[in-house]
Amino acid sequence: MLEPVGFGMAKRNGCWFIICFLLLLQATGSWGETGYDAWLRHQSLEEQARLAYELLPKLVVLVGDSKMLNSARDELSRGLLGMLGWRLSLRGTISSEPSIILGNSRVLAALLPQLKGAESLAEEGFWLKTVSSEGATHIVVTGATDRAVLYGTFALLRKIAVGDPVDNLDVKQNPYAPIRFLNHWDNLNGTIERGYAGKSIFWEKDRVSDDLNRIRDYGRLMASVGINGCSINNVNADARVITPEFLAQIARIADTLRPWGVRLPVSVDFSSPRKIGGLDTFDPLDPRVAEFWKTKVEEIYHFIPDLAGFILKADSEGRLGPSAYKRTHTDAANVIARPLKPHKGLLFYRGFVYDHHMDWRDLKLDRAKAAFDNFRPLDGAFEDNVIVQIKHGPIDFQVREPASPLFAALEKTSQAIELQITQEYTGQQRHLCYLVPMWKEVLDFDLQANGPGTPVKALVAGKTFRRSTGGFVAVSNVGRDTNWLGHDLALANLYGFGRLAWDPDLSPSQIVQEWIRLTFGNDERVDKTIVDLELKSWLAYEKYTGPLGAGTLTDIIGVHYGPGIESSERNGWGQWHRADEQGIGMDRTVATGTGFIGQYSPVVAATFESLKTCPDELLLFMHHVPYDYRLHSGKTVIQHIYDSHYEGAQEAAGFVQIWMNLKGWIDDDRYAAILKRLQYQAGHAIVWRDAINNWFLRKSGISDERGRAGHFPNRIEAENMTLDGYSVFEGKPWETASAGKALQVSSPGGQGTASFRYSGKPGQYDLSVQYFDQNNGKSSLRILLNGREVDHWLADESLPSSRPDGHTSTRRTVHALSLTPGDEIRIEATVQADERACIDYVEITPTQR
Ligand code: GCV
Repeated sequence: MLEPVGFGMAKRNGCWFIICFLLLLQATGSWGETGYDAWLRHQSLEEQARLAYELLPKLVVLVGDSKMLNSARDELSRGLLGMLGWRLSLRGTISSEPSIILGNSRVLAALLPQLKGAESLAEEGFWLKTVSSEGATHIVVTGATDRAVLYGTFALLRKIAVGDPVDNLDVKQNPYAPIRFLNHWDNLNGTIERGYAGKSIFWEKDRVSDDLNRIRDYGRLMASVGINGCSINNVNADARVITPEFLAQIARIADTLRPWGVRLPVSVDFSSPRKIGGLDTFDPLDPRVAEFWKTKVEEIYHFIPDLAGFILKADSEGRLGPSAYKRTHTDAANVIARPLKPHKGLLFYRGFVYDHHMDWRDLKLDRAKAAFDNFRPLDGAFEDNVIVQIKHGPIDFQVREPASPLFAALEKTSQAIELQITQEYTGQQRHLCYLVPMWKEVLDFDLQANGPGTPVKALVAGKTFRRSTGGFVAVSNVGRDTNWLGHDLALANLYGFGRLAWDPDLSPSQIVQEWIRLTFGNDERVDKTIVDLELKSWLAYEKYTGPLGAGTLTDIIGVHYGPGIESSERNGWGQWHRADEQGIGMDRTVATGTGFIGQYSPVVAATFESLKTCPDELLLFMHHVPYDYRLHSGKTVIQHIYDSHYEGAQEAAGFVQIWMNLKGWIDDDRYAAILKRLQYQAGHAIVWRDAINNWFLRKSGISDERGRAGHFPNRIEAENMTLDGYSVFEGKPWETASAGKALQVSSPGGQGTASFRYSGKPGQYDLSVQYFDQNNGKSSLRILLNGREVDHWLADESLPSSRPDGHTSTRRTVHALSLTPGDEIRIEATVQADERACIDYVEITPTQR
């Protein structure tokens, strides 16, 4: 039987006071969770589920002594107390009493002969094993290292949380790759580049944050999914970060994360020898520079003996690099990697190197080629502790890109894939976009490096070319928002990255199902509903932002959020889609285009080169085609653009309905917070839909065969209303305002009124006001129907722009208004600071029953 969370147990026990209490909590809206515990809530299991674990030992034996083992023991105690209500007893020796034994296999194998076979485990692989000894049955959590024991402990807890049996355990798991790191683009002043959930948890006002608790809790989250490294400063690095003043502070973070098995790499500035080293050069071949890095590395390891290494962004987006001295990337990498070697330190050299001043008129130039062109010729020349860190696609985290051809081109160089959890181009956590399906497609893509069977995951993990190291990195950018990423449902990406890095053979639905159970509980209805939402979300986002591989059609020279179709053109950044009056797409073919496709192995290249075999979803990434070109689906490109934007926006609207089925089934606070984000997303999806469709309609001159694009029968443009205190302005870019125009209150600090008379049929309607909620003020708005207020609100969101544009356009809806012809609808606004309470239009649609 399906029942709202918490009610089943209460009823069965006849504990009516519990029911009353829960009802009271619900009625007062205080049945809530903050999201802070993320997937480590260790929520009390339902009575029935608890029974299944009744025979689990209530004694923990910790064999060994280390910070990581202590973390494992404490987490086990915390988890079983939370989920089963037990207080575990703790002991240091194995006895005839059943116990959960934690310890690494080097120590345990001598005590328990049943652990023969532990030698086959990788360094961080764990083994959960039920053993009998001296007449007692024990559960052993072991692995070659203490870190492995920690991972095994979390795996055991996860099993219990999702209701998996734990009797007769014999589960061995090795991580797929040794590198499973998060990167953070946090600046020392506490801001985060491309962070969408508040300020840095690591930094504040040019210092490491005084409060390390939040960092410790983050370490716990990372350990629970097997993340073993985490950088804490921006790859656009501040050179000061490796001065003694900062190193002493960073050492505090390293100490905080060490018990969770998480090591720090630090992002460094290549010009450090000049900026902080007192030299007049940073030429990698100058012996003084080599000496600088050697001394610096020694100094750093004095502060942080287990530092994971450095990350370097050089010769990219204005960062200084070896080109300043006509040196190569290997010169740059090796001068830093060499002194790291004796400390087992790694140098993560970012493959994201490209010229952002390219001549956009030259049809042969192509940013997508840059990584391969830069690094392929250097294969084999890097020190073996250099890892080239390669973004998953050849451009930059667009909503859809092919796998970077560089993965298959480095045979003698270790590599890591760089993914992005922070949703820079995929809705910035204001839109739901579960990215695991996208990552999975890339990881499974067979680049056929030396014949079939070389998927990206195997290449980056070093399996294909037998590299000693390699793996997975993701830019996380969590912030101080209580729930870490701003959108509670976005945490599936953080969780998903960790799980995928551990085991890339897991499916996106397996991962999200697991995450939902840990995050929201084991109710089937909740499970199905959220799985449905998450799995639809990436494709929906792609549909209303940038289908067919054109790239996210966003403001690429700005904040990368709302629509900005032309922003990518006529500049040197190279995110071109080349849409004009005739057609759209980058011709990257070998035959007539930039030749990018030729960077793939012959079989893969042949698939992309031919229009017959190129998949529709990457068509415009690979080819330039006329708008009336027919896709494999049979639709023309232009009709696909129109249809997909309507479909995508429709799906986003559907997300709200789907979510509303969960009212009362999860806690009120997270329910409401997620609902608010989904409602916002539905409105912003319409902004995207209309901006892109109107732009392509105007550009191509080809109408939508279904008559929707450019026709909005239920819309009353604000500029056509009766105005007082409001004046009309032109949208910039034009497609981000309906019909290219909108209203702003004429004077700063003033008031404005826009009104019109309803002229449709009598009935019940939803009335939406499309307005611009800028981040430079808090206007107040109200809607009056025949002089009676029906809604009021404050435009106080912090959307990423101080102008009325595609980033700030948003909507407010009043539901089920009874309207009759002649009714006066009036919007009144009072502005504050520089925001001008800009209004675009009103839309009146029949209320759906
Ligand atoms: C940290 C993109 C982002 C930049 C980022 C860069 C990178 O260009 O927009 O903010 O800089 O990638 O990955 O280095």
